[in-house]
Amino acid sequence: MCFTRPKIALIGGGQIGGVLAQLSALKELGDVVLFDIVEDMPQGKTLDIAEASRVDGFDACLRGTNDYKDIAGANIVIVTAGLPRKPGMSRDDLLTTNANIIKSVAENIKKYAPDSYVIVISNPLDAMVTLMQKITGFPAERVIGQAGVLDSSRFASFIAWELGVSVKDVNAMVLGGHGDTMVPLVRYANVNGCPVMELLEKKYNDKAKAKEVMVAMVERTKQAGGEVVKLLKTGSAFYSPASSAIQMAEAILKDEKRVLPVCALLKGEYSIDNLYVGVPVVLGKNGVEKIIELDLDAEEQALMDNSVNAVKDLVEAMTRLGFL
Ligand code: TXD
Repeated sequence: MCFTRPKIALIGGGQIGGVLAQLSALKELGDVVLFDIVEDMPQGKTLDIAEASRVDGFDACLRGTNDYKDIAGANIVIVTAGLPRKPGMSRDDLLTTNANIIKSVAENIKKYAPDSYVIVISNPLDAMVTLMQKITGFPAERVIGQAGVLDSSRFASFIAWELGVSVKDVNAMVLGGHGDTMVPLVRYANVNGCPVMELLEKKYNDKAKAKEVMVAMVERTKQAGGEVVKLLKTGSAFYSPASSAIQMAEAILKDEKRVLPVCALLKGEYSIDNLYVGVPVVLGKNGVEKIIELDLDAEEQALMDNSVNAVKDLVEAMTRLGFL
């Protein structure tokens, strides 16, 4: 019975890792292995989740472990290992510490789960995905990062709250790196096909005011991670990043061909060569099956270039530090 379903390995059993394990079970995506270096903690979390299986009504086996051998044969590996931000800390401050952790995680994924699809969540996201792909040597279609799904969900939530409409009808996308330079795409944002800017202009009957409200939502989206960090005092967002990565894992496991913004390796698309950046892709059983190139206007392209430069700086820092 156990470990006959698709196998989901979660590396890092902290805040996000715990929610990932619970969501995987609730959605019956497969059997779950939760790995952490802290002794007994992943065993305790998985036991706790598994003991709710009767109440929640799911069939899934969950195992906590401190031994990488247990991830053998995993179909999907989701990586949250690393340290989260503390108040006042930027994502980039985490670079050296988390790069060392990701290096060892990548070596073990390569060894024990060589056919897996890898979703990286650890920050600084764009840099950690780059390192994961380099060390595993897996094809780029199989190594992606989660940032855009969450950033887009935050943007969509703010739009829904502002307009008083169901968030289910809001389509909004955020491109670029997972940092302060991320690019919420205003022009493409819509409520079931109706452009958000048009709805804001109708609401306020004032173009300047509508613009001002949109600028505030864009800014809030860019700072949304920090807003949660500030409120939590210890640690960073964990429910929403976990939900976002589960949406990506589900798209791959169920071959859904979802169109989602993910951190993917660009090879000439958007005139960017050999760099991991957040763009819309088709996600299915082969991982990144297609990269969708949107036509950006001059202003959007300038914002994208700015974000790409920030990612390049991170990658250069990792090269300087000897990781790449
Ligand atoms: O959208 C996104 N991409 C993100 C990313 C949104 C929010 C937070 N994001 C980042 O995810 C955050 O900055 C962190 O780098 C990761 C994980 O966040 P989480 O909140 O889950 O952090 P925790 O609770 O500290 O959990 C990290 C776990 C913890 O249990 C450590 O013991 C473990 O990682 N850890 C390791 N596991 C395996 N192997 C090694 N070497 C290791 N080192 C620490």
